[in-house]
Amino acid sequence: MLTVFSEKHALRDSKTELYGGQLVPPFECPVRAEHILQRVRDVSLGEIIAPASFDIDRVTRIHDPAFLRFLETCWSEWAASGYKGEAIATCWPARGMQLRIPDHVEGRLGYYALAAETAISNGTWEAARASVDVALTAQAAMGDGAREAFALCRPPGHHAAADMFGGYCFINNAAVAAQAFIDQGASRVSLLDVDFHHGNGSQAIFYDRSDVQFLSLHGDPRDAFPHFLGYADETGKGKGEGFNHNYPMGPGTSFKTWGEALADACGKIAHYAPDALVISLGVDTFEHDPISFFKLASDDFKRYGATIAGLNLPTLFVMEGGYAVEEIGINAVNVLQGFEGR
Ligand code: SP5
Ligand code: ZN
Repeated sequence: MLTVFSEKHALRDSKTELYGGQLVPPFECPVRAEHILQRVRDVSLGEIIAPASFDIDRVTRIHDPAFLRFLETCWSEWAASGYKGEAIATCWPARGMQLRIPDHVEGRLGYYALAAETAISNGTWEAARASVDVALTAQAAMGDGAREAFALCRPPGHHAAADMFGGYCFINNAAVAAQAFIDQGASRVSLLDVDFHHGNGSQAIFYDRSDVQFLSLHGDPRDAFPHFLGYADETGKGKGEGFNHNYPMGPGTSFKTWGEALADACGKIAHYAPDALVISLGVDTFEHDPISFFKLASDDFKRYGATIAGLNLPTLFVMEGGYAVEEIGINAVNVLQGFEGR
């Protein structure tokens, strides 16, 4: 399987994450991508290529241009305003307040942030742009005939909505890639999100559309981030009614229960009969993930990769979360090897 990887991921290297009331080193850190790349090499998964550069038009198919300009300029404005730390939102347009976009960077941060854990720092925009180029390059390889590809994206993307960042995500790589399949003639695309966290951004982006089916297996929002989306009764709206499927699961969920949800989701994908399948591949479902509560073992990742292969669809894997950094390479690549029947 082809892997696309950009060294520029390392430009996303913020020093702080707001966690448990403290500023800690971020769980979403550069060594994650290095470990995955090393494992891709160790098992000889296949060719590894650098991304091409795509026009921003590909990204504005999904994201609000003013939001992207904010991401691009936030750090320099923040630094110019004299703050000593990284750019972290501290105020929001909460219930009953205005949705007018403020001028000051602190106000715009609150407007565009969906959570406060994710700090914007020098290099964040450049890394996010490179990450979406990785996804688009892998997608383009499939347009050129590849049956599957692995976009080793970092930073991740599935929490990013049309005009919101957070949950370690800035640009929704999987959504931009799914849109590229549609723009190149696909009638239907399925986006299956197996990250531990609900893909709130992807869901919101495609919620009123029938050409992209969204399915997500995740920690129940009553107990898990992002807490305010991901319930089973969110089924889509308008033309999108019936094309959104959530599988929230509680603390301690085993591979048996998780695998049953995956089998149900795969049944819905098969029935939808898409032209392409995009997998939001987070491996924070791992039993030893430091911020998550599912109980998948390393071998389980191989088993579910094989289940996904059973759909027999052109499949693009897009890297999302996973924070047990020592095992992240084994777990992520196990999915790809299981898919390949290795
Ligand atoms: C892409 C991705 O996986 N993003 C995840 C973002 C999660 N950020 C909030 C984490 C809050 C963790 N609280 C966990 C409590 C564990 N004791
Ligand atoms: Zn996650």
